[in-house]
Amino acid sequence: MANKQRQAVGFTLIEMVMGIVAFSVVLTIIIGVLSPQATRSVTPIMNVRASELAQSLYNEISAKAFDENSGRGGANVRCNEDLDGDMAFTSPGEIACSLVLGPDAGEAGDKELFDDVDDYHGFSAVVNSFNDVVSQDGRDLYAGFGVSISVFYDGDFDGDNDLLEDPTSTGRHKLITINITTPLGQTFIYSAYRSNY
Ligand SMILES: [Ca+2]
Ligand SMILES: [Ca+2]
Ligand SMILES: [Ca+2]
Ligand SMILES: [Ca+2]
Repeated sequence: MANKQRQAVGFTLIEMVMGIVAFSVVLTIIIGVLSPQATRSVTPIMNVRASELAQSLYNEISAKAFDENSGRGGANVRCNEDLDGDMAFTSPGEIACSLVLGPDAGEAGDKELFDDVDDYHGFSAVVNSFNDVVSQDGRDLYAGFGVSISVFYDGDFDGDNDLLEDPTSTGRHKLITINITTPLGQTFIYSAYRSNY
């Protein structure tokens, strides 16, 4: 029987280099295919959470008084309530709705002090920088989400700020618009009216 010389098993250096190159190419292709899918699979989750956040903010805002002056003319009297029918809001027990939107005296910078819906006008934040809406049990539920809010009189329901058209126009309805930007950069706009009830 011929005494065969035992052949060396294993890879040469060139084979190893070629293998590494081939593996790198395949890995690049796989990542290229999977990455967009991963982003697409996250997008619906972000959309749902944006919607939840907007709903949470709307619930918070709409629970406030219609206006800073609501209830100030007397018990349970709405602002712009013309009790005596003289087309003015200056008689005893009457008070006009405020002409200035935004936080009122002593309220600016502290959302906890907001007590009427237009106090949120001009509010913006990266969500995890304010507490009650965002954190639950110490966790940031909406880290990286951005919020900006506008609230103004829109008695004619045209989506435009009535006070910009007429600086004395205080209608019965305020349009609340909540813009939510997800960590992926998508912006969603939610809007709803709050009436003077
Ligand atoms: Ca009156
Ligand atoms: Ca206020
Ligand atoms: Ca206000
Ligand atoms: Ca309008």
